[in-house]
Amino acid sequence: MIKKNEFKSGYVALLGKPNVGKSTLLNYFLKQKLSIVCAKPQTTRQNILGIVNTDSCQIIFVDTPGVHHPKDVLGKNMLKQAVYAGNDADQTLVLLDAVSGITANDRMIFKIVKDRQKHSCLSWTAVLFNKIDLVKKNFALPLIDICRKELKADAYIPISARTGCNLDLVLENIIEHLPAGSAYYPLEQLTDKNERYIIAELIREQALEFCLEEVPHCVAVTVEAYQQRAGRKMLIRANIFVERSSQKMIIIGKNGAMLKQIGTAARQQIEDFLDQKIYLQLWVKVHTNWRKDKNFLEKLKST
Ligand SMILES: Nc1nc2c(ncn2[C@@H]2O[C@H](COP(=O)(O)OP(=O)(O)OP(=O)(O)O)[C@@H](O)[C@H]2O)c(=O)[nH]1
Ligand SMILES: [Mg+2]
Repeated sequence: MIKKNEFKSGYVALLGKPNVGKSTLLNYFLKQKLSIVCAKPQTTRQNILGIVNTDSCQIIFVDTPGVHHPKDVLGKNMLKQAVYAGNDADQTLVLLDAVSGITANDRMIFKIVKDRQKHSCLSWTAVLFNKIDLVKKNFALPLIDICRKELKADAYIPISARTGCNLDLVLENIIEHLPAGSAYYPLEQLTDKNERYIIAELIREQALEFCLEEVPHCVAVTVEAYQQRAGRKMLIRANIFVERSSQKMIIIGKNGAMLKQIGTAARQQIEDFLDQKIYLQLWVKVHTNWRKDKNFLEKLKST
């Protein structure tokens, strides 16, 4: 029993298929861009924490990679992380796409949640039907009925992570069901990732944004230099890795035009994030089959 005025804290995992809007939702709750967002699927590759503090609670949202059948080591790592987040959380938000309805990838998530419900202590679970701004009013209602039969949850709420529709209600529910406990993180901490990681992600986001369909999954970014310089702009030097030289040519573009566009957009994003002017140098490199290279994947985690 939680006493009145007792502080609450807990982990809330965001689970959903690729592209359903998990990172958009995280950014909405944080009131700032932390996790990268893209219209192309499989954008998020590692779990990332977003920490929200109020006078009475600390909510630690865990944004996870989209759940899908993995094709390589990278994909397997992504799936493991989503399962791990789901197993460890105090609460689970399962995101479904109100436009596409329930798909095979969604059923993989239902299985993760049901396994947890079978094997361990109860965690509060809500199913959120996202992107309702794209469907007619009440369109989500039949979907909710179908979903109820497939996954037992404590709440079923239609939302829009883009417009904020019903997100106050979601937050109220989360806070109501958080366990009692002191804060896990200092109040000024926003995330578990360091600035280098976020900067690499912001560069990757722009590479995904500007490149054609086949390139995004082959892009990885590492920050090699990150240096404050007296009297000059901060220097950031990063490598953009691709798997083949044909992809390198796409990223660089004719006379370097594509790389310039990526660099300009990424610089603006990084300057907003760091709140200071920077000098950004980007290099494009080929690392054949990096998605199968365990050592390289480890390096990406700690970039
Ligand atoms: N119209 C609409 N678009 C949305 C909404 N939420 C997210 N999107 C868009 O959906 C796309 C995917 O959003 P993300 O937040 O990157 O999705 P994700 O679930 O994190 O995707 P992965 O990281 O690939 O698993 C982006 O283009 C978002 O702008 C929404 O409520 N309405
Ligand atoms: Mg994401």
